[in-house]
Amino acid sequence: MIDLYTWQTPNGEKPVLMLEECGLDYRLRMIDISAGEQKTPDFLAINPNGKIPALVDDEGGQGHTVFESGAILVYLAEKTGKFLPAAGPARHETLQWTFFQVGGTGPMLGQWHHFDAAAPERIPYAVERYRKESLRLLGVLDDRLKDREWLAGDYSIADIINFGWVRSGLSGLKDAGARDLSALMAWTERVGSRPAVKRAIEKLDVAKRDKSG
Ligand SMILES: N[C@@H](CCC(=O)N[C@@H](CS)C(=O)NCC(=O)O)C(=O)O
Repeated sequence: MIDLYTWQTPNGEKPVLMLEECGLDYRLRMIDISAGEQKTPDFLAINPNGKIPALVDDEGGQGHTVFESGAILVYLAEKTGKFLPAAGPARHETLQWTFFQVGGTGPMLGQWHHFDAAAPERIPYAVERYRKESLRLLGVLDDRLKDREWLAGDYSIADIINFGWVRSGLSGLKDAGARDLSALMAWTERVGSRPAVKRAIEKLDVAKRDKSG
């Protein structure tokens, strides 16, 4: 059985999408990051970086631990043989659009959101810097999707990992001086209409409500 330690955030949702897409059995272990549960000794023993998501796979009684959302998706893809080609150029193409998310849209949109909505003091330079870079990255994805259905070959971990941050970025930034992002918006609807994606979002929502009482 797989235990997924997570919360209802764009990073926390990625492995839930993947687990649902793969049809694996798993338990959601909700870690309330607003209450600091990601910094408890029990959780730090799973992820020393003190962030969700993290996964423990008990198959074979080994208690194998993986943290970092990109590593979790690669682990699940290799475990199931799904959503990531096994070798060659198609694998590298999938991985490059996967890591584009981990090092690009995730941190940049995260910083934009922080400086725009959460920072104790408004720093226009910081808001503008992360707004511009986030929009540029969304534009790169939009260009990529103009003539294809999915980011890399067939539907893959590249689409699964990019979905949450793009959805959150489009809702926050599409009126903030964005260029036309219609190819990206259409892709978001394609991913969002998949039954596994709908199930994942719903399960996370219910689990958060249960945990928050
Ligand atoms: N690079 C990490 C980022 C994980 C991350 O930033 N998680 C956030 C929630 S979206 C978190 O746990 N924040 C709580 C904290 O930093 O204390 C990944 O992709 O897994």
